[in-house]
Amino acid sequence: MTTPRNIVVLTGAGLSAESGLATFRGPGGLWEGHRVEDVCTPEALAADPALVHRFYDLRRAALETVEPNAAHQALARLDAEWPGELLIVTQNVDDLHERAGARRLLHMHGELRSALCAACGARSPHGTELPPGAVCPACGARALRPDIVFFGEMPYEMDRIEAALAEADLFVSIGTSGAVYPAAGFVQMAAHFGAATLELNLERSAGSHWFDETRLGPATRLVPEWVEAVLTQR
Ligand code: BJW
Repeated sequence: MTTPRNIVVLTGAGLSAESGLATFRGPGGLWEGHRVEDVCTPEALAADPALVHRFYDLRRAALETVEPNAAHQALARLDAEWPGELLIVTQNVDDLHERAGARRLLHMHGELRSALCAACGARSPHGTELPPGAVCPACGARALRPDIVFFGEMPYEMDRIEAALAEADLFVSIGTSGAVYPAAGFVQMAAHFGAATLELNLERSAGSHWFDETRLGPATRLVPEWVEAVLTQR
C-alpha cells in the first residue's frame, strides 16, 4: 500500500463493545430474539411510540455509565495528527468518538443525544428523557422523536460521505458486520474509485471478501496499532 493522503474510516458497534455497549447482532446483541429490521422502523415507532421512546431513553441513560476506549482514543489521535483529509463516518449513535476528541466525524445513523422533529425536520440537542409528544424548540409542534435513522429512512450526509469516498485513497472499516446498507457498500464504492481497503474486526464480516486486507482481533488492540503505523509511515 502506498502512503495514503485521504482516509475514510467507517465505524460500527464493535468499536464501542469494549466500552460496554452491546452490539446489535449475535448472542447478547441489543435486539436478540428480534430481527433488527422488524423492530427498528418508522412503523414500529408509530405503532408503539412509548415503547420505542423508552428504549432510547434507556440507551441514552446508559451513555452516562461508559467511557471511550483505546480505539476511540486512537481515532481521535489520528484526527488530531493526520495532515491529509480524514472523515470518520460512524454508524454508532453513542457519543464516544466525540468524547474521545474526534472532530472530523459524522453520525450517519443519528445520535442518541439528539431529537428530531417529525413535523419540521429540525434536529436539536437532547440529553435527557424524551417522552412522546415533546415540543420541538424550532416549530413548537409536539412531534419530537429519537434522532435515529430507522430502516427505510435515508441516512444522514450521504452526499458528503460519497464525495469523501470518491477522493479516498484508503478506506478502513472497523467493528461493523456489513449487514446494513448503504454503509455495507462503502467498501465497493471506495475500491471502485481506487482506494486501498482494510477491515479491522473481531471476526470476518459479511463483506470481508471485498477488502484488500482483513485484520482480526479486538478494536482496542487493532486500532491503536494501525493508527501508530499510519502516522509513522506518513
Ligand atoms: C468487534 C468487537 C470488538 C464485536 N472489536 N469488532 C436488501 C438489500 C440491500 C439493502 C436493503 C435491502 N432491504 C432493505 C435494504 C436497506 C436497509 C438494509 O440495509 N437492510 C438490511 C437488513 C439488508 N437499509 C436501510 O433501510 C437504510 N436506509 C436506506 O437504505 O435508505 C435508502 C438509501 C438508498 C440509497 C442510498 C442511500 C440510502 C437505513 C439503515 C438504518 C440502520 N439503523 C440501525 C439502528 C439504529 C438504531 C439503534 O441504535 O437502535 O443502525 S440498524 C443497526 O445496524 C444500527 C447500526 O448502525 C447498524 C449496523 O450495525 P453494526 O454497527 O455493523 O453492528 P453489528 O452488531 O451488526 O456488528 C458488530 C460488529 O462488531 C461485528 O462484525 C463484530 O464482529 C464486531 N465486533 N466486538 C472489534 N471488540
